[in-house]
Amino acid sequence: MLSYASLKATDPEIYAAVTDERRRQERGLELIASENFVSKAVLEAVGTVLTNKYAEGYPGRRYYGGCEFVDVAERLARDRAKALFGAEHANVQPHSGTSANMAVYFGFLQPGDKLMGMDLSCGGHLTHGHHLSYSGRDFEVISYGVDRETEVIDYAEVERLACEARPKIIVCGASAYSRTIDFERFRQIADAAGALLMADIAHIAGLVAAGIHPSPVPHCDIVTTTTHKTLRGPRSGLVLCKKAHAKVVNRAVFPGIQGGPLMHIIAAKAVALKEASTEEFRDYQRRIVVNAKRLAERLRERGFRIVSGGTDNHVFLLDVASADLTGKVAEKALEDAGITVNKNTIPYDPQPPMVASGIRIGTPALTTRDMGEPEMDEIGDLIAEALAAPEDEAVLAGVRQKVEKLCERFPLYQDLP
Ligand code: DSN
Repeated sequence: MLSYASLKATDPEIYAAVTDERRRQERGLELIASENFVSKAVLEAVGTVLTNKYAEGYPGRRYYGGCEFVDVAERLARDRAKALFGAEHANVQPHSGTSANMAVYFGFLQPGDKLMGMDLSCGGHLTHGHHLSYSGRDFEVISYGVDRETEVIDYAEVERLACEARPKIIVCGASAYSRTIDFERFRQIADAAGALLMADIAHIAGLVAAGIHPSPVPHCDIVTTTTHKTLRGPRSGLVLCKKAHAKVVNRAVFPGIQGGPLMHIIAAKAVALKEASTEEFRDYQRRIVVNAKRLAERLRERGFRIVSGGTDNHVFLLDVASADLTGKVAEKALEDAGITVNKNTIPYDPQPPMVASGIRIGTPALTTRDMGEPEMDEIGDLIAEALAAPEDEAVLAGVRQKVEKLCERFPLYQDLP
């Protein structure tokens, strides 16, 4: 494992930021649904000399000499991504999920074309057509949400909207949606509307890889994902698609929107994809869902309302307005208590996003630390205790002490400084 001795000697300020952050990660309860803790092997790959190499182009067809070894890494990443998800083609160069989505839109759409995606306030993502993102600025956006009563996707309504607007691409997938997504039904909708179908599985990629969430790959023209959420790889993205779309996707990524690929990150993606093909990883994914269901249930028992009534996956939204709080106040109280979550709008939220009526809670990171159902009950009680007195420093300090005690039982990156 890296010792960081040179970093410490060269730049003590950055060294301190790194070690402080490591301590924060170890001593706190990480419940942000999109975060995780990578393995030591992934961490080591990120810190390799592959960061020194320029490799514009693709394996075997580069614009620079000396690419024989980075070609090995990129071919491995590509082949493992295809095998893991059963995809015909993979492009592992996108630097992030946002870049992966951008490549698809710029590859298949012209400015002004119609793009349909899930509204951010109902659980979608900025890059699914929000007006502040490139996706909402360059294209004509049609948004779908969730049913007001059930808070789940109303597929008949999505079909009605799609057939009326006839978008060129329909995006399915979400960043704050706790129910199983019916990709087969989305395919029928896309066919009825004459649209390409793209799934963004950034959040559920690990569950899909493990066969716990139905796969979009057989039903979608293109699938994008990040690699650092449930998939537990380095911070990055990738695109999977049918062979027929491979050329468009490759050209859109490079030279369309990116220059040199980050070869150290691609190598780390290859490592994570190898890890994701093991039985141990499938068991880990099963435990993420068990933990999310348990934590949601515990919070329900403690009097909170869970959006849509529960969860099928790794995440759920807690309606803190049901406890006369805002998401902003709840996030801050929990942060002071050593529990990290993010405020999040709930469907049809009267509050703006920076205030919000909910918090988003996810279990991938704590499951990586080997916490299980007994700990979820304990954490549900700690959250309830903190949220019962969000302004009371003594209560929050007491919760923080219990959080630190709990965390001590589940060490993280023990041999890092
Ligand atoms: N920021 C990510 C998330 O938290 O879901 C999405 O980009």
